[in-house]
Amino acid sequence: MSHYKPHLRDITFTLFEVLGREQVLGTGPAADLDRETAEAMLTEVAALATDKLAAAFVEGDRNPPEFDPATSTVTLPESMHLAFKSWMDSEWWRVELPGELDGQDCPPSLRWAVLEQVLGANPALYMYAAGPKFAQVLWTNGTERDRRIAQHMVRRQWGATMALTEPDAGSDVGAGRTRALPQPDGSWHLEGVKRFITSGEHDLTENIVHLVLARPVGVEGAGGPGTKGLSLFLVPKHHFDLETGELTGVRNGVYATNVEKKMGIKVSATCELTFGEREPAVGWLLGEVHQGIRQMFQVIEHARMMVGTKAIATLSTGYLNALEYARSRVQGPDLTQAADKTAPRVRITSHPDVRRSLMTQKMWAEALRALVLYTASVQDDVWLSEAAGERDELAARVNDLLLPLVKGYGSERSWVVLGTESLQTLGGSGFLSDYPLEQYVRDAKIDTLYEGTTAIQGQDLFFRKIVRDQGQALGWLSAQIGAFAEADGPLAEERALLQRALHDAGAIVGLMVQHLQSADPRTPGGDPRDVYKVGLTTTRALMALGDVVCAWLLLRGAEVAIRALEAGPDAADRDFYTGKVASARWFVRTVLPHLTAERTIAEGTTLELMDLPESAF
Ligand code: ST9
Ligand code: FAD
Repeated sequence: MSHYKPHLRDITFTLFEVLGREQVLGTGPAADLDRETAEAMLTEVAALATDKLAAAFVEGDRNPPEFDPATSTVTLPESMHLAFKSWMDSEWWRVELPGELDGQDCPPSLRWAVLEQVLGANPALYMYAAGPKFAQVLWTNGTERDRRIAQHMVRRQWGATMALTEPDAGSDVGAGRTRALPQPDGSWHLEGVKRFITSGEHDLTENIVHLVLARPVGVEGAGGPGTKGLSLFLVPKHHFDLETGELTGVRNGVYATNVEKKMGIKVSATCELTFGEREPAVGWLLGEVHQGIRQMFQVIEHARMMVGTKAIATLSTGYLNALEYARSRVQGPDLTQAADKTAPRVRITSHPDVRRSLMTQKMWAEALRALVLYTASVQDDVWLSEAAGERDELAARVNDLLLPLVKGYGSERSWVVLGTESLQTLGGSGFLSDYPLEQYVRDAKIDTLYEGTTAIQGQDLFFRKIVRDQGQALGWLSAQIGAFAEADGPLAEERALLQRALHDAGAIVGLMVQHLQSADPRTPGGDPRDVYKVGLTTTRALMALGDVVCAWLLLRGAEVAIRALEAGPDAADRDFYTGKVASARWFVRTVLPHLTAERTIAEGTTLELMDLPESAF
C-alpha cells in the first residue's frame, strides 16, 4: 500500500472555489487549458504519485545512494531508477517549462498544485528530475550557446545542480572562495570545493550540468568581495558536442569527493564536489555577464517555493495517515464513561485530545496549502503580465514578500506539527518504521535548513521584503486582510480576532522599524546596537505574519464553504465543507490569540542577551 495520500479535494477547493483560478485558464499562454482539463491533470498526477513515484520512497530511505570513492561515482537503488523513468515518461514535468523550451505553458498555481503531489510522494525524485527546469535559467539569461545547452538539458533530460555552499560559506554565500580563471578560448577553469550539493553525482542521467557560483580572478570589473563578486558558471560533468548534445566521452574535471550520511531524505545524494583537482573543470560564464548572485537567485526563488511546497505536501500526507490510523485504532473508554471499567472501548477519534490533535493537523495542512497556492496565484499575475510583455510590479513585490513565509514559516510549522501531532497520533506505532510518519519527520526537518535557514528567511522578510520595499507589498496585503476582517458576512467573531491579530503583527513590525531607525547613526540619541533588537525579533515576526496570512486565507475558504453549505451539497461535500469551516474557526481561535503575547514579548525586547558574555551561555 502506498505511503502517500494526496488531498485532491482540498487542492481543487483552494485552487478553484477560493482562488478562482479558472479565470486564468483559457487566457494568455494558458489558452488551451480549462478547469476540466486541469482537474484531469491533477487526478492523473495524483494516481502516478501515489503509485509509481511513491513506490521508491521507503526503499530509497533504507537503501541510500552508494558512493565509490575510487571512481567518484554514486549508484542509486533500482527503485529510484524506476520512479525517475515513470516521472520522465509521464511528461508531466513539462508543466514547469515554457512552450518555447519544449514545455507545456501552465499557470504557476496549477503547476504547484501538480508538484505538491510529486513532492509529497517522493521529494528527492523531484530534485533529481529538476534538470529541465534548471535549463530555464540558461534559456532566460543565456547567450545562443547557453540556450543551445538549455535545449540539450531538456531534450536529453540531463540532471543539474545549484552549487553555492562551501565549507566556510553556508548562509554567508559571499564568503565563497571557489575561483574561476579565464582561458584564451573564452572558457573558464574552476578550482575549489563545494559542499552539500544536492544531486551532485548519480547514475540517473547521462550528464549533469552544475550551476556554480565562483569568483573570477584577474578580470577587470569582476570578482571582488561578497556575493556581488560571484559569477555563475555552467560546468558539465561530461563534455559534449555543443550542436548535438552527444557526449564526447571526455570527462570534465568536477568530481564527487564525498556523499553525506544524513538524518532524512537519504536517497537524495548530498555531495561534496571538487573542481579542477585532477584535470581542469571547464565552465562557461552564463550569459557572458558577471551577475552570478542575481542569476542564482532566480533558481533560489524557485527552490524556496519548492521547499515550502514539499513541507506542506509532507504535512498533508502525514495528517491523512494519522487520520486513517485514528479511525481504526480502538483504545480506552469514552471520557464520559471513564469511571466505568466495563464501558465499551472506543476508537481514539472519540477522545477529546485526539480530536484536538487531528484538527490541529488538518488546519495547518489546509492553511499552508492555501499559503502555497495563494502565493502561486500571485505568481499567475506575474506570469500573465510577462506573457503580455509587461511587468506587474505589485504582484512581483507581493510574491517576494510571501516567499519567506512559504519557505520559512511553512517549513517550521510543518516539521513541528508532523512530529508533535501526526506521529504522536499513532502512539508508539508512530515511532516504528512500519509507518511512514517517522520518515516524514526525518525528511521534513531539512526544509527548515536548506535554501536559507529560518533565521535567514526572517531577515529576508524584514530587511529586504519589508524595509527595502518601503512596506509597499506589506501595506497592500495588510489592506486586503483588513478589508476582509472589517467586512460584513458570516464568521463575525473570527473576523474580529483576525483584525486584532493583524494589529498585533503590525505592531511587531512597527516596533522593529522603530528599532532600525534608532540604530541609524543619523538618529539623534539613537544606538547602533538597537539593530540587535531587530535581529532578536525577525523570526518572531516571520511566524506572526505567517499566522495572520494563513488565518485570512482559511477564513476566506470558510466563507466559501458556508455559502456552499447553504446551497445544499451532497453528503460528501457537506462533510468536506463542514470540515473547512471547522478548521478555519479552530485556527483562528487557537492560534491568533497567541499573537497578543508575541507582541508583548516583542515589546519587552532588550539588549540583555547581547550584553551577556558568551561564556555565560
Ligand atoms: C540549497 C539547495 O540549499 C537545496 C535543495 C536543492 C534542490 C535543487 C533542485 C530543485 C530546484 C530547481 C530549481 C530550478 C530553477 C528554476 C528557475 C526558473 C526561472 N530575492 O542582501 P544582499 C540577491 S542551495 C532575490 O546584499 P548578501 C540580489 O541580487 C543553497 N534576490 O546579500 C542582491 O542584490 P541587490 C541555498 C536576492 O549579504 C544580492 O543577492 N543557500 C534576495 O551579499 C545581494 O543581496 C541560501 O539560500 C532575494 N530574497 O548575502 C543562502 N536576497 O540587493 C542563504 C538577495 O542589489 N543566505 N538577493 O538586489 C542568504 O540568502 C543570504 O541572505 C545572502 C546574503 C547570501 C543573500
Ligand atoms: P550556517 O550558515 O553555518 O548556520 C549555522 C546556524 O547559524 C544556523 O542556525 C543559521 O540560521 C545561523 N546563522 C548563520 N548566519 C546567520 C546570520 N547572519 N544571522 C542569524 N543567524 C545566522 N547548498 C547548495 O549550494 N546546493 C545544494 O544543492 C544544497 N543542498 C543541500 C542539501 C542538504 C541535505 C543540506 C543539509 C544542505 C544543502 N545545501 C546546499 C546547503 C544549505 O543551503 C546550507 O546548509 C544552509 O544554507 C545553511 O548553511 P550552513 O549549513 O553552513 O549553516
